Amino acid sequence: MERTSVCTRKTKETDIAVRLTLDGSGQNDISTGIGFFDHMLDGFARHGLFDLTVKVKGDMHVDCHHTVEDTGIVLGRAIAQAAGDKTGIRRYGHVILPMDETLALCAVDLSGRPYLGYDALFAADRIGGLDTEMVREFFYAVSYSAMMNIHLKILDGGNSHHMAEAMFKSFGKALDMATMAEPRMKEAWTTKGSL
Ligand SMILES: [Mn+2]
Repeated sequence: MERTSVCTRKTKETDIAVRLTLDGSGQNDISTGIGFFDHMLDGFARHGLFDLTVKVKGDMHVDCHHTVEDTGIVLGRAIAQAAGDKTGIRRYGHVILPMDETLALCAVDLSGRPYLGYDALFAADRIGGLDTEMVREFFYAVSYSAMMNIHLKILDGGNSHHMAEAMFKSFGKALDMATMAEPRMKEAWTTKGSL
């Protein structure tokens, strides 16, 4: 069974459509109106081996805030929907991902409870059209919208482009691990009955 979800969301600020296939090959078609953010989502999809379409029309005449935050909300929903009842998957995923001088840690748990642990200090305020403070807002939105636990830390950093890119790629790899099938597990990983 292909684990695919389609999610749309339209407000006065943004109009967003996301299609996510967890068991993909990294193929993606992304246009958010922010070139650097497209580059980040491409890294997420490619390194998570997710097929991903993201189409965003956002109020970029204001700034990048609504566009990035709302994309996180819709991507989070798409993750939750595609993961379904989470039976027979690994649930946890983690990676320590190097990118030149940068070293990023990402650990995730598809726990059904939102949490973001975030530790990254960017030297630059902005990378292309993306305000660096929006990296945190994006992952925060994904965490509550997907109802998942995300820990992201820059263990060693330098170049802001590398730092952001390592975080998005590491999130892709950790989420890929968490959503992989664990055939030995016939039910959900919890004594509570469901996640
Ligand atoms: Mn790059």
